[in-house]
Amino acid sequence: MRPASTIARLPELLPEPEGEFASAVFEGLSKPKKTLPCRFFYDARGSELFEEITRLPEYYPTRTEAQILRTHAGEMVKGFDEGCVLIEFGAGLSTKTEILLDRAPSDLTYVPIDVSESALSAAKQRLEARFPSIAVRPIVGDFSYPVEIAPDLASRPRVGFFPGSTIGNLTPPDAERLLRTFKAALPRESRLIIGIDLKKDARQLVMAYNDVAGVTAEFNLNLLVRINRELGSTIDLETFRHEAIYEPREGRIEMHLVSAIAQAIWISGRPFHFEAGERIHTENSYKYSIPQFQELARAASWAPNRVWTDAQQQFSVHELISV
Ligand code: AVJ
Repeated sequence: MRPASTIARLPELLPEPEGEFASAVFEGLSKPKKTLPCRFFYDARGSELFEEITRLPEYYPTRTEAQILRTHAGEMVKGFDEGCVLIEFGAGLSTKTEILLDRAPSDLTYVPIDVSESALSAAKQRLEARFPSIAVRPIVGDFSYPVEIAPDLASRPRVGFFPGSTIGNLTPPDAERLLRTFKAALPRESRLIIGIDLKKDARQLVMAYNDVAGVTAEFNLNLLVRINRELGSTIDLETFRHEAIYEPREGRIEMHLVSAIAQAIWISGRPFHFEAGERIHTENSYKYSIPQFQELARAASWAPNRVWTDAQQQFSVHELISV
């Protein structure tokens, strides 16, 4: 069940209820500039492909962020007060969290939030075995809605954790809205530790989203595989190619699926027409400079505090304080 909320939905990050895939595909492909929301990448195969992406030589963000966390975890957890609650938004398998938990105070309570119940229960088992003194109290749900913390934890100090530069999928106004939504779980004086990918040489960015092995291409094309399987279509995958470009004005990587030929694809009995070279925009991945992200944080009523980066300034981990 989705909680009733007056806060605007953040469609880019939301998981889909039954039938939402079909309506999103219809809606996105009916626009003059065709789009498909990037949240649909992550079916079973898509999640597997994303895991593979994180291990690619060209895809620096995951390993760089993990390296920053490993190097600075000791300093990061100095901001964790006694008895604090660590809340992770979209925790998945909590892989990166282990780096922090390794150094965290032993009386910490960890609250991972994720839509995947199976990921949460696997993580709970693994973490409780490895950190017997840490209580793991998962919340199954969608972190883009305001999260309410259990009453028995309400008086404890809180730290939020949002690694992975996931917020980069959102336009800056939506990113600002999400940072505000986090305040439901992180009242005044709470901290938020958030991973942000940094602006860099465009060629390096494009390579990270257009790897030689073709894994990102398969990840992108998997959207069409899903349409074929789930909506009974017969799209010829050979007629579409993956494209990743850096749009310097927007400061973002864009992924597209480009139709090589003029064609109609049929989805549930409805044709969608493509001209040769016409594109479906499937993902944005915004890149920030450190001051640029800090400005966004301020606009959402967060005070930028410490920042950690790697030696090459490829990726950043920010500590924000709720004001
Ligand atoms: C999971 C949103 C951080 O934007 O880098 C990776 C997704 N897309 N390769 C990113 C992604 C293509 C990734 N995030």
